[in-house]
Amino acid sequence: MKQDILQAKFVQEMMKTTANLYRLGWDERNGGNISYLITEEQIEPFLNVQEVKRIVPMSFDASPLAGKYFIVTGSGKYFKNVSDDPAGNLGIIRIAEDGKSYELLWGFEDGGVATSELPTHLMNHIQRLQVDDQHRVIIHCHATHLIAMTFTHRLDAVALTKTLWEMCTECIVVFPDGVEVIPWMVPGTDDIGRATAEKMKNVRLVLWPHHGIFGAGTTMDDTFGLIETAEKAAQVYTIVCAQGGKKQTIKDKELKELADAFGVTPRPGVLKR
Ligand code: 2HA
Ligand code: ZN
Repeated sequence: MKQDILQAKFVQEMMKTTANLYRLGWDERNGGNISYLITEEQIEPFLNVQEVKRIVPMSFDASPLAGKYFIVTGSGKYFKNVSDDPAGNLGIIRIAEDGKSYELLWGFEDGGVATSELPTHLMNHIQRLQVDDQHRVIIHCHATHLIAMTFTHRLDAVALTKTLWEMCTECIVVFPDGVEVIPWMVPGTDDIGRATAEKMKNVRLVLWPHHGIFGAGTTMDDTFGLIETAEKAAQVYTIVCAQGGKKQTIKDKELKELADAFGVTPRPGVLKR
């Protein structure tokens, strides 16, 4: 007898995270998407992995992920609704051996498919796994103040990183690798996936101007916390600008002291020596 999959930790994490993102106002309507790499051992108590419900073709080559399992949010689905109807809004997929399709094992019960941003998600997973074998989670959301900042701040990775580090003391500790940014591009395409994944080589946060953010991490908490911390810094930045701008800030020397105290290596080229 298989156990009830709605009790699986990875399903519960997806339900809670989508609900939190919705409640924070970062995933209006069908905004945002999550993919979470899980193992066959995690799934087996709940599902027969031989039972494929549907096969869905993909437009790009995901063969480095062949045989890997992900729980993902669905295309056009609302984060608001996930916890009321997980089986309609979430799916468990396995990347096919040739990397050109995925097999649906559970979920998307009304005939739905994986998120429209699947190219970016899978390309990011491929990239992050190359640099971190503990990597598991990609979250995309429409974090309000980070989006706002892409209208008023220079769209330069070093300048954005510096501004965010200055806004809250914990930032340099949480994302010493900083943030990256791509040019504005049409979402849902293989091209934006490639551009984002290229940036994910060195960082875990990539801004999409006038759209949102992609975060990568080893656990759901780690990834959510990363986005939350950057968004908080962007919110403080927004308030600082509204109050008339900085009169003082954390100095480069102090940011270096912080990094030393917490044993992290700040991205080179941001702090003056
Ligand atoms: O799926 O957020 O970027 C809705 C989106 C697309
Ligand atoms: Zn989006």
